[in-house]
Amino acid sequence: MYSSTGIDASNFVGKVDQAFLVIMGISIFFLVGLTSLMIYFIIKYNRKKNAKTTQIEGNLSLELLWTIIPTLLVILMFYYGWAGWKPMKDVPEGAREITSIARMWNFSFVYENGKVSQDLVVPVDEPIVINLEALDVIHSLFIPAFRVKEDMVPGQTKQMWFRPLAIGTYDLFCTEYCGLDHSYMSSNVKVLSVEDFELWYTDTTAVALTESDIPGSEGLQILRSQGCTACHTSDGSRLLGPSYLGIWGTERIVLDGKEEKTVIADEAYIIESIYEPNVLIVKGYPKSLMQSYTGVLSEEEIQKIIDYLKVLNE
Ligand code: HEC
Ligand SMILES: [Cu+2]
Repeated sequence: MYSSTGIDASNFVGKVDQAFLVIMGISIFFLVGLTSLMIYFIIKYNRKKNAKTTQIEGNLSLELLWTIIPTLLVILMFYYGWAGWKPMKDVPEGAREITSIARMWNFSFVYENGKVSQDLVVPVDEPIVINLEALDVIHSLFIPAFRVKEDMVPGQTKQMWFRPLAIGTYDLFCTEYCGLDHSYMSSNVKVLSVEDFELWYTDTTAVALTESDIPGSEGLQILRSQGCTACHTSDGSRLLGPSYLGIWGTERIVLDGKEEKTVIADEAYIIESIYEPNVLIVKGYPKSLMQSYTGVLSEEEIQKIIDYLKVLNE
């Protein structure tokens, strides 16, 4: 997806590529060198030409040579690796903070003004620091074009930073195998000009007005932006969780521990399903797959989701 324009996409590209090329160069040199030497020795010391084995007792200067040279080479590789890695850990002061929340199986990016986006939208030429949070299992955020990658570990807040240098759209994906739909856990980085970014950033209406006139559309927007649609459909088909179609107001057969119960899907049930999804488990579905959205979704937002569920059943 990212087109090579000859311009580095981020401030880290140069150093990371340099370390890569140095290590690659040394490896190719030894691959070619050792293979050629082996072939040469096979011919030169062929049994037909050397009927009697020569006994070699050892050679101090050779021993020293093949200890010192590899040591220097390894130190050289370390130096390039370190020089590329160290700046990644020094987050510049005043960098724009964005929080990335990973869950099975999507990313969302939360901005300081409360804006939430599925894509990572950033202004060009400004240092960006991303707080990495995982809600369920270990994920890893990877932006190949920027040469940045960092694990996202539940219970830890890690950071990654970069300065995007070229306007464009780049790939972003999870690079830690995190379960069934891991391969769909991807989105885009959109690097915008400062003006375009400001327009996008200050536009806090989640949905365009015309769209929010349609009942339930705000709820659908929330389901999409929170990644609920990774596990739930609206058309009656089963993904990892039950479809939203036909839930509202109907009888649900749920397991409360080992006990089977029938409950009506009313407001309280939907709210509990979202805040405490592992108390009542819909029969035939796995426990502990859906994580709580307490602190992520407000009651008001859940109300909009309920509006959407109602519309689905009309
Ligand atoms: C990782 C997959 C996954 C994600 C993401 C997920 N859910 Fe679920 N959800 C499930 C599973 C599995 C069940 C059934 C088991 C249970 O009751 O916990 C379920 C059950 C539900 C139920 C009860 C459904 C019924 O048939 O009675 C509701 C409502 C619900 N989820 C809403 C949501 C909302 C809203 C979101 C996003 C904010 C969401 N879910 C995100 C997997 C998921
Ligand atoms: Cu993942």
